[in-house]
Amino acid sequence: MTTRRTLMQWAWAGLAVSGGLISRLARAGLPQGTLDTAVLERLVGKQPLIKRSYRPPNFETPLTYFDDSITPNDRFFVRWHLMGIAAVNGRAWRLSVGGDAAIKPYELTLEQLKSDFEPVEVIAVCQCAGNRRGLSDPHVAGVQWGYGAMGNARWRGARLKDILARAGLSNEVLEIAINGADHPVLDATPDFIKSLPAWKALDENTIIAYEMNGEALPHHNGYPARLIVPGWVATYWMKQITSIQAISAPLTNFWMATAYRLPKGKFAQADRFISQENELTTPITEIVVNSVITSHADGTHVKRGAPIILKGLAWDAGFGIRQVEVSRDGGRVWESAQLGVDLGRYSFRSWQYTTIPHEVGTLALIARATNNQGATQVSELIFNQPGYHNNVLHSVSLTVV
Ligand SMILES: Nc1nc2c(c(=O)[nH]1)N[C@H]1C(S)=C(S)[C@@H](COP(=O)(O)O)O[C@H]1N2
Ligand SMILES: [Mo]
Repeated sequence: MTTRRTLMQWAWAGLAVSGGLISRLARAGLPQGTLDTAVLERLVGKQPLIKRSYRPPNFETPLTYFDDSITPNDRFFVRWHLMGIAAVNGRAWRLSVGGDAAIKPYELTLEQLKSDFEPVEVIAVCQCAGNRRGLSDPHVAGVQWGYGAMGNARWRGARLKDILARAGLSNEVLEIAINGADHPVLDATPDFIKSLPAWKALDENTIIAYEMNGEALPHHNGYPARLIVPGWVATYWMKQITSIQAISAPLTNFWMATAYRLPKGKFAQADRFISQENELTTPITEIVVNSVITSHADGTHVKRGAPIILKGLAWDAGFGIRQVEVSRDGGRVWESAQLGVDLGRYSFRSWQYTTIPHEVGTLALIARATNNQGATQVSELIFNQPGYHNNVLHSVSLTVV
């Protein structure tokens, strides 16, 4: 009998082959094993990052690099779906704005993008939907990310709604589809094009960014311009964009219709993308509330009687972090951590917690974030075949000597 689960497995195996996403399909890796095999390597313009694959380049940020709530450009993770990635020449680059629901199509140069629209800034977390997928148990196919397929930056650019307003939208507009300069190298691989529901595209926080932390975007993070969709998972954050299309019918390519979907009802979702929903699945939209411990790795030695200053980050879809708590007894008693500076509701929020170990041996510390909606993290993985939305409580096991 073909169950729904096996059907989905096939769908994802198909993704693996056609998208060239997976180099290690066959390895039934356990979480520990996945992380043990990590290799640090340097991409042009980057600090050494954890290499998950070369072709296409998929590199994640080691947790120890997150010692600030803003992630520096040279530490920011890199994720590409397609193998045809070329550096874009900013002077020759053009951004076309059109589509069947645009009244007056037009083109922009990089200079015009910067000068013709009011520049705005937003600090926002860019997190891959599949962040932590490598920790899925049972193992699932896809890039075997650990904790670092995410970063937080100050993005500067033009509002997408201002860019669309210059073209003028017809009443038929349903979605805004965005394409990038990257392309497949095999005919069988579908081009990576993503759409947003019109309402999200017109949100004043949705921008086309040409600066990241005060500099031009690094090539691997989308030079010369990328889409910033605060609160939503990074699959929508199109890099190296070349076209913006206002369309009156749902975009039906592989990346919309098959990939980046969740089984309906598995996760609470505030933001809906109704034109893309079907009976079984719904497109993934906003980020789930989450936190990590960044100051200490498993096995770190600490001294009995000396304070441990535990530090980490918390974030959510933009409701804001209400509190972070830490437990030192396996989750029975929780104590409040101190929250750091608030850089805006879409940003990483730093936190810290001080405790003194009184006995030698193993001390496990667990962190838990809660947002302003009262949503919190899970202690057991909500298993789903594509391995999305992993917000299982992060813990570290310290050795007290
Ligand atoms: N053009 C283009 N944009 C893209 C992608 C891509 O493959 N091509 N991948 C998306 C996904 S799934 C993620 S997680 C983010 C990664 O952003 P980063 O590489 O800047 O970290 O880019 C998004 N934008
Ligand atoms: Mo992603």
